[in-house]
Amino acid sequence: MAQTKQEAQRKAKAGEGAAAKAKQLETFSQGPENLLTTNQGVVIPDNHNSLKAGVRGPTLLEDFILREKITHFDHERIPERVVHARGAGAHGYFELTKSMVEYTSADFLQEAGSRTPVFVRFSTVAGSRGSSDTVRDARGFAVKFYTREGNYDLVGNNIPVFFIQDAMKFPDLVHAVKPEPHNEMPQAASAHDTFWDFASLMPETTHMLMWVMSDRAIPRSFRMMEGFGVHSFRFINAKGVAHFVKFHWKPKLGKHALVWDEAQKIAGKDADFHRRDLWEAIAQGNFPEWELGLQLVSEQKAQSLGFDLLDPTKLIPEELVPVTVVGRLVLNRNPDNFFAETEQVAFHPGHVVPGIDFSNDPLLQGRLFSYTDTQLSRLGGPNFHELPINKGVCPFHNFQRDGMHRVLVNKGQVNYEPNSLASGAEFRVDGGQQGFQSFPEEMESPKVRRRSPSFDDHFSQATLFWNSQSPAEKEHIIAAFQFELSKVEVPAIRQRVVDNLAHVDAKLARKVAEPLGIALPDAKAAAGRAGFRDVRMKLPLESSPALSMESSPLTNGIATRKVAVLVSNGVETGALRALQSALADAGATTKVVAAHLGFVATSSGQQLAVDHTFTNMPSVMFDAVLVPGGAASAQALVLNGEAVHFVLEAYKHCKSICVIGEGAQLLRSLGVGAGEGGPAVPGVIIGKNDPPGRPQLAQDFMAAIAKHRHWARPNVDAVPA
Ligand code: HDE
Repeated sequence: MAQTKQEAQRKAKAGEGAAAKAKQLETFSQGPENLLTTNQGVVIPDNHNSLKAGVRGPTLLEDFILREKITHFDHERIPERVVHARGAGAHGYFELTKSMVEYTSADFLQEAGSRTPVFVRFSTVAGSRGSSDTVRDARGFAVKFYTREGNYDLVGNNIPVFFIQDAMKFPDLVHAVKPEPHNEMPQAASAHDTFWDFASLMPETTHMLMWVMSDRAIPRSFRMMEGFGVHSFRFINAKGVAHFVKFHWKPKLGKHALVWDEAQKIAGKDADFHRRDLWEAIAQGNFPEWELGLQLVSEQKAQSLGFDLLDPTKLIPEELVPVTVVGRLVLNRNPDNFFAETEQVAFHPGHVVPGIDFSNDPLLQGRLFSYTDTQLSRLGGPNFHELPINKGVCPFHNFQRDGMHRVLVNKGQVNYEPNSLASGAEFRVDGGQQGFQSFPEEMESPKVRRRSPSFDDHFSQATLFWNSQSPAEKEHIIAAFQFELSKVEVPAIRQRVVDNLAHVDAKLARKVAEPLGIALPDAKAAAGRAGFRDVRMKLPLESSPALSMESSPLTNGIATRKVAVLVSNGVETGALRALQSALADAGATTKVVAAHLGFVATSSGQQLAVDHTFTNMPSVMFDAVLVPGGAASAQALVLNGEAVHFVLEAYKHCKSICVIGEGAQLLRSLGVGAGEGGPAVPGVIIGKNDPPGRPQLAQDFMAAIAKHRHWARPNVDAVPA
């Protein structure tokens, strides 16, 4: 039969189509990952244009490719965490260095040398996901150990105590510190009326207030802060003997902080400062490391500490119960995908393994149901344990079934226990003798809705903390209280805070009150307020050096510290090269900063590559500043306001500054009295270009950087930067 012209055309087109399809499938089989498809696997022919009725016509509802793409996008956000919304995560491992077999039967704590994979998430507490890293706040330090006996989560903070004693007050605390409900301000800050109103009416917050007003709340890096489990937990050994245990993470790089002015500026210059720091360190192979330390306390010893270790507003001074180092945590891999891992990771203090159990700390007890509950709304259902980041490395099997986003395909007829229809021996429940055993604590008490009187002392440990700080750290605490309270609009709230502080230390309270336009602190007024308990336990020590960041030993020199090298045309690079290589050998990095990108000409006619400009990488991004010699370079820097500001700001933030040869001109131009011929200024190193002096110069500069900051520096307050 003769075919019509139309039919011929259709067939030809179909043939073309078939050929095109065959080619497509061929490509697909060669590498399907190269082809863009829908979620159903249908290859997308054009990812730029939606399906329309004519090129200028309306979009067609039938365009399932467009609809699927937009619908998925519309649902990309999940509820952010109600607290700890902003964070950064990393993979790594925990290595046991000392067997804990004597104290716990936990498998991952038995054999020295054994390694357990971990995922760690650091976070701020109050801010939203899009807030800044360097705000004044506690930091979360949550570790998921993927052990062979199940996942163990140690969900702690960088501060060893908490604001409140009972979970009942947590929603109030969080409401008070979060942005105020009527106008959603301020973001990621405790410096506002509702927080201090609540805090001033809750004297149990006093100890933690001291910590969050200290430099602990503005860490230099996640890598340079301690972590704490906060609550007392229990270790139980194979014989069923229990000890209380407190967990400590001790950073190998030492404990270091920012300056408050610096922290505020960084929040604007680089909101991702801490996240970037962690990411870059791992990417560069400078794997962050902490020691795991434990304080182990027998039931008998717990009675004689002088305070109640079930009270989460108390710590156990390291001088009373030493911290035994039992392992190390190393973070060596950045996540592949922020959302899939850092956002979807679900921690829970109730994820414990055999050999680790809870204490009756009423704050911990309240946390135990909260974390599953929050994941249900955050991650959308009860199967969040199946997400790759949350999945254990050991098998799990039970008869929990179905629910939103179920991934596992359970097989067979039987979904109940006991049963006689399945042969699955792995579903046995073995008379309760195996697996997780709770500590069989005796309990026979009336039901009460009350606090233990042993929780009544709200000030002794706040005073201990205060007494343990160095003079500079005390100054910082006073300034932090002053700043926060100066943002509080209601004078009566400011007054209540300083009245409470008078119970910590009279001088501290007086100093804080000075610039706040309120009356002198009145300890009696505080003591007369409803709910106030004027109780002090006898602590067996006056101060605890371990509570001070400055008094704790400095470790690891200057590894990963960042040094800015300020240059202009005519820079003399002889001494610079020598210092750069000494710094690099010690693990620090140097970056050349100038008025423009590209190159500057050196005094010997070479070209020196510029890494950053004064404005795109200001002084707050660095730990130290180096100004090399060269008359023309020094002269140009003196005339450049941004360069002068750079060094002034570093001076104000007490950072180490090294000037070489003519570079000293820049120092003199600051007007702070630092320079050649004048009195020595802490952390300001003045050197010459001459080759014989270079090794000593490098040593002096590196020793200064290792001190982190030079708080005793004069004229810091006079710097307008
Ligand atoms: Fe949390 N806390 N918390 N918390 N917490 C959450 O769980 C809660 C407390 C801590 O990186 C939430 O998954 C209650 C103390 C960290 O994902 C939520 C109480 C300590 C993280 C929750 C506390 C912490 C959280 C929000 C008082 C230090 C971030 C999202 C009874 C020991 C973990 C989530 C991560 C997160 C509740 C007190 C540490 C809502 C009810 C004390 C590090 O479940």
